[in-house]
Amino acid sequence: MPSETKKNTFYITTAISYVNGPPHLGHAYESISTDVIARFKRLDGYDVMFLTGTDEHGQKVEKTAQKNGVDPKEFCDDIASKFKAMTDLLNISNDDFIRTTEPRHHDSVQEIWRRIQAKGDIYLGKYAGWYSVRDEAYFGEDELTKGEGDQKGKLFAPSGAEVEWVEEESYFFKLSEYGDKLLAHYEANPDFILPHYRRNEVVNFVKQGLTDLSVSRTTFDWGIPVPGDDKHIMYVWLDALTNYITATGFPDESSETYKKFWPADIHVIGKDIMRFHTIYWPAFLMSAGLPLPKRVFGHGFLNIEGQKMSKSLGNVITPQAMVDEFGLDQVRYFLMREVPYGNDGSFSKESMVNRINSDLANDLGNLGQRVLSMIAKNCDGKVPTPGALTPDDDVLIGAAKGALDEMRTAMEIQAIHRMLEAVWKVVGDANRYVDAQAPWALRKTDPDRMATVLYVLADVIRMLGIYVQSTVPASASKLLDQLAVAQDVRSFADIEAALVPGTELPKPQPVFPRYVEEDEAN
Ligand code: ME8
Repeated sequence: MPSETKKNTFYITTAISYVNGPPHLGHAYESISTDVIARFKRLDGYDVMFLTGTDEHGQKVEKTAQKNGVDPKEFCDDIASKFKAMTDLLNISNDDFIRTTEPRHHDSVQEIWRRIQAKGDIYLGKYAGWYSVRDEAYFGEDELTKGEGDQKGKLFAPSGAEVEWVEEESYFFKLSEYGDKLLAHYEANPDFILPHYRRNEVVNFVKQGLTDLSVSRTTFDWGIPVPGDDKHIMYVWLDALTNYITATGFPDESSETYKKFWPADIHVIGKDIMRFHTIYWPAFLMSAGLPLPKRVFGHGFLNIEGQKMSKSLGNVITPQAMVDEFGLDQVRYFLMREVPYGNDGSFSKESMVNRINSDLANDLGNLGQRVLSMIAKNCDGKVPTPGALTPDDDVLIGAAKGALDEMRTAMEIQAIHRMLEAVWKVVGDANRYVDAQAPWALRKTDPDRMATVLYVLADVIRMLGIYVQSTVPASASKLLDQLAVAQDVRSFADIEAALVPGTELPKPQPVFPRYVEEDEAN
């Protein structure tokens, strides 16, 4: 049974990115969405550990470094620093950044290997089959397609990457013995794989029967050697997957972080690497006698205006370029709101501008701006003193408080888009309330009622500011600063608190600017 303290902890990870190229929008999407989930849990009172990092070993990285004429470590250092810079650029709140070339990881991977070996699940054999360096994965003949035209004679993996024939001595992991155990695990834990439509693919694959997995290679050097036989380099996925447990302090199982955070609550990954996380990883852990992560969430892929991002199409957008053009919180909000989390999504400038100008600038931004300027002008720049509340006031306040339950329910299954829909429903309610109550007209006729209306609105904006912190943290913070909400009363538990009448407010500033085309602006 998890202890009381364990119940309030939450350990979340992103995939670790290959360092064969700089970060792209897909990486940014994964980091932002994981960050939103992590921030949401912190706001909800959890002790969160959020891990991200880089996957630096393997043939793919070794080959790219060679192509660039640099030593692999030097190459990794350079690209890893770009991934770290991306976390800063995107205001990602990760608690740790792991690189698989770090000594802590080396020890952890070797220990996992020893445990799997001690269990009798590793044997020496000979591998003869197809391997895709780009996927760092083995494929059966029946999974491949033949090239046509000038690609004739070549064979391709389902991802489109070319495969090569590999024949060499290799250690094998007895994956074939884990099929039934995995199926039993999926059955007993129906939310182990989310969204559910991705779960079915995995279940069907396992039901077809698993073959033993080659877990070492002898034809390249860039990786972690097999303990006791360093002619063999461990399969990069065994190495990479282990990062999640390394960061908790493993193999030191008495360490505080290990006890507190392992097993992970959720691994957030893209749909292309489900098999590794929902079959190989749990099988390795079962073999090593270690607890399994509670959930693997497979998000969709982002494309650009309906087309796959690719260098050859020249439509690759860097996270930096996107932030420079639209603003960070705008990009974060757009990606989280526009794409139902789990599905594939498309970026288009038109839909981005639409979200920025309607949801952020008009709906939430204007609400804040209107209310705060009325308070500045008519209430002496102080939080107004409310009189008795009317049923309309109670309805709005009730809707604002009640949204939290809906948000939590959505986030239980990582439906980030639904969490935001619940917030924007309140934004809509608040805007309708302003129009219906018309506080500007009450100024002369009933100033006490005006004060009550503005108080109710300011307090609802406070709640909205608290709610949107996970998604647009810097803007939310600006909004809460304008309501003089202290730093230590910005969590979900503080929703029940209320603004203190008479509190002096700073001069209102717009928080969500409209997106204006450059030629319009000049
Ligand atoms: O797969 N849209 O690394 P990676 C959304 N090192 N997500 C995308 C994407 C896109 N267009 N392209 C990639 C690896 N991703 C391994 C992981 S974990 C132990 C090892 C996602 O750099 C992808 O699905 O190719 C993955 O979750 C992450 O970005 C890193 O991809």
